[in-house]
Amino acid sequence: MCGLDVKVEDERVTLIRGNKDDVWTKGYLCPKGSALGHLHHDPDRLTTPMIRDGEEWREVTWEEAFQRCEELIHPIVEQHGPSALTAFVGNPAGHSYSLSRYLSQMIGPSGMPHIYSAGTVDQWPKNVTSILLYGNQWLIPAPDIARTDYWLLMGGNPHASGGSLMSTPDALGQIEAIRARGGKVVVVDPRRTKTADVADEWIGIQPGTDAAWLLAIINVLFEEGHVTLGHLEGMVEDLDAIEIACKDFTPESVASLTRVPAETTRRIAGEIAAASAASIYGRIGLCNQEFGTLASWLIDVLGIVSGHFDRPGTLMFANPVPFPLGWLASTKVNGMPEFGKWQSRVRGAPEVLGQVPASCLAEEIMAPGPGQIRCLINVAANPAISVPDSARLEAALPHLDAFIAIDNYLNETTKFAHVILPGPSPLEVPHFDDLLWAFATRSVGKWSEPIFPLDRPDEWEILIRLGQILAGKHDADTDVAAIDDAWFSMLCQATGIDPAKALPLYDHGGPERMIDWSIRVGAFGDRYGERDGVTLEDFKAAPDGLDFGPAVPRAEEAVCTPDGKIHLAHEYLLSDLPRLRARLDASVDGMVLVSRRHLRSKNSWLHNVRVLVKGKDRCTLLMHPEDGARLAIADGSTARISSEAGSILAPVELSDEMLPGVVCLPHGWGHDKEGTRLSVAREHAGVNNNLLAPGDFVDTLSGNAAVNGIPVEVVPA
Ligand SMILES: Nc1nc2c(c(=O)[nH]1)N[C@H]1C(S)=C(S)[C@@H](COP(=O)(O)OP(=O)(O)OC[C@H]3O[C@@H](n4cnc5c(=O)[nH]c(N)nc54)[C@H](O)[C@@H]3O)O[C@H]1N2
Ligand SMILES: Nc1nc2c(c(=O)[nH]1)N[C@H]1C(S)=C(S)[C@@H](COP(=O)(O)OP(=O)(O)OC[C@H]3O[C@@H](n4cnc5c(=O)[nH]c(N)nc54)[C@H](O)[C@@H]3O)O[C@H]1N2
Ligand SMILES: [Mo]
Repeated sequence: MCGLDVKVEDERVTLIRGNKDDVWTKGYLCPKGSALGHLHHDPDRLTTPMIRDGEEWREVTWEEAFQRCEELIHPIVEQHGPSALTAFVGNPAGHSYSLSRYLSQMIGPSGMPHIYSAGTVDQWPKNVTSILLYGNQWLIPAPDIARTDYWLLMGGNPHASGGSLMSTPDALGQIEAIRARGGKVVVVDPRRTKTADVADEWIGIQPGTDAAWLLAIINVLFEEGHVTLGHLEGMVEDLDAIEIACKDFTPESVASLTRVPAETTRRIAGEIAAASAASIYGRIGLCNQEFGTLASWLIDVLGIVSGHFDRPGTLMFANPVPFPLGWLASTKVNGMPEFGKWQSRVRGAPEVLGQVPASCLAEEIMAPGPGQIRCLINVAANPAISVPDSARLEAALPHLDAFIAIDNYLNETTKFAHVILPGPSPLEVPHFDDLLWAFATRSVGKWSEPIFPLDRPDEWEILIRLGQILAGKHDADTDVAAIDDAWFSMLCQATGIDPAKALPLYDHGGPERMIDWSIRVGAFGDRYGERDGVTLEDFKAAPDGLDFGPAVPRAEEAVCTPDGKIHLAHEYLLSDLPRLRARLDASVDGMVLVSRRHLRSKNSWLHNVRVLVKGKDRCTLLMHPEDGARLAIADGSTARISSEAGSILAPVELSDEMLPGVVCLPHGWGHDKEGTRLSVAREHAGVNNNLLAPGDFVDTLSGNAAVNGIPVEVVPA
């Protein structure tokens, strides 16, 4: 989403800078953006499809590659039917218009009963709370930090991540600005991050206990008469149930569990009540934990009951320029979700919003019987590293009869594939960000032309062709344009546009036509001439982007529950409170592990880009000096870290930024595997922290992985 100025000489990118005239980022840029040229020119990046024969990889034509997919997939479909097929969808699908808009065109025709995704190691708890509270799983309110005077930031570290489910340029600059205008920023995290360093206050919290702490704050608001719904009065139900739910959770009763002194909790409650516009925000640290759904839910509840919701400076619903495809669904039309409609075959894990924990995939590949997974389509994911209990998945992948990867690297996951179909580099495709504008509190849109031509199929076409092969058809018979037209027509109909009117306006299909559609049916679009508004042409004429201003209160328009109201206390959510309540009486002891991110990484990849990995080793175990002294572990020495799932070695960095009793490893490392093509990453291999994450350690309500708060033992190695 950052505006880039890309300088190209003789077909090579020589410099990338932040575009000062960009209406959104105004010159701000993180190191990932400035390294896109290096990524593009990385000699290890795949640009030709590859087929594996035993240990050997062979570059082939696209026709041969799809032919091979057919040979591998058709016998499985014939003998076992679609229940033997699945897909794993990874994070970069969210950055790519082509992948995210066309995934359904692979999954739908294939008939695969369900898929796995990085979503259950990420935001699944938030999806659950959003569908229950607002009627759509992707209607997730974002903190309006540009206008807030109080930012309570829990389990997020924008210094590294740039912000997540909160699209903003220069989050640290925003913190400075909040403080400069007399506001306050409080960071709640087991680690005193670099974000905490620029904030006013850091509150060190025991991992996994945020829900209890948030209940205690809400308790104080009720006790002290600070509960106010403001303009949402009449739209919010179940306030009484919330008051009852937080009764047992007082600042005093949660103090030993959370390790937050009662007076701090009371003071923060008072500060939230007194703030004129507070943004309450929780991110990956609140989702990827044992009580992920409760914590994610209570973030919104706290915002709503303190009157800090749907107003400038508080949690707000975005009003994005491109219409989010995910917003088409609503519980008003489809009814409230049922959870646990089916269970996973082996573990019996209940389905939540159509998925079970990503860690289930390993056993679904290994366990024989009807429904055994024999074919995996891996789309922009590296689950051999990113999924909990990754050693089991890594051991399972070679057992697949057909493993097709759409990926740009031969890495820890794709090395097991039978066929790799490479996607384009970001500089070879047009870009109009889509998904992430749904979490921004400004309405902006920007179009970028591709910088280099693409001389091979783009990913949307790959997905369409694979979808037909999975449906048992011959690739040679696939009419990509016809399927694309049908998909486009369906979307037109779903948004009240006559396809017969829209289709003739375009001389070609693909993502660009979809972008135009999403702009035209979006908040500021012309609805194909029904009203005054913008089209893609307007953005093409404005390379620095078009800005339609800050978010406006729109809960009434956005919420799409059956009765249009926000029901704060759904039974499904309340049902998990006794489990949390029981923790208040348990004592906290032993060491726990949390994850962290790095500014110059993106999960498990970008480690093959030299400018992004050079410098000192980043894959270290952070540990408080007191723990180091107690365990006789010196700074710079190697420790053995063991959990129920596995045991690994890592160099130790003693630092008082950790809460004693909590250790921290980054995720996404472990590039020392044989058979990959990652020459730079291999030199900076690090170790995979998901070897320590037990696959069944999940947030009960969402099935989301609890990769934070893992009980571990640490000893000198
Ligand atoms: N322990 C622990 N585990 C975690 C987390 C954690 O905090 N701690 N975080 C979790 C989170 S939030 C996430 S999102 C997941 C991420 O999990 P994944 O999505 O599985 O992992 P990534 O490292 O993002 O893998 C991206 C893959 O996409 C490929 N790729 C990059 N760009 C493109 C492209 O344009 N097209 C295609 N086709 N491929 C591309 C890369 O080569 C790489 O193989 O990890 C999760 N795992
Ligand atoms: N540069 C860069 N940017 C990224 C990524 C990247 O890898 N590199 N990954 C992207 C992805 S996929 C995502 S999902 C986002 C995530 O964005 P963020 O949520 O900002 O992710 P992190 O930087 O991992 O920060 C999570 C914080 O939660 C804390 N934490 C852990 N457990 C708990 C807990 O129980 N309670 C509390 N209160 N805090 C806890 C950790 O110590 C850590 O500081 O970042 C995205 N942006
Ligand atoms: Mo993520």
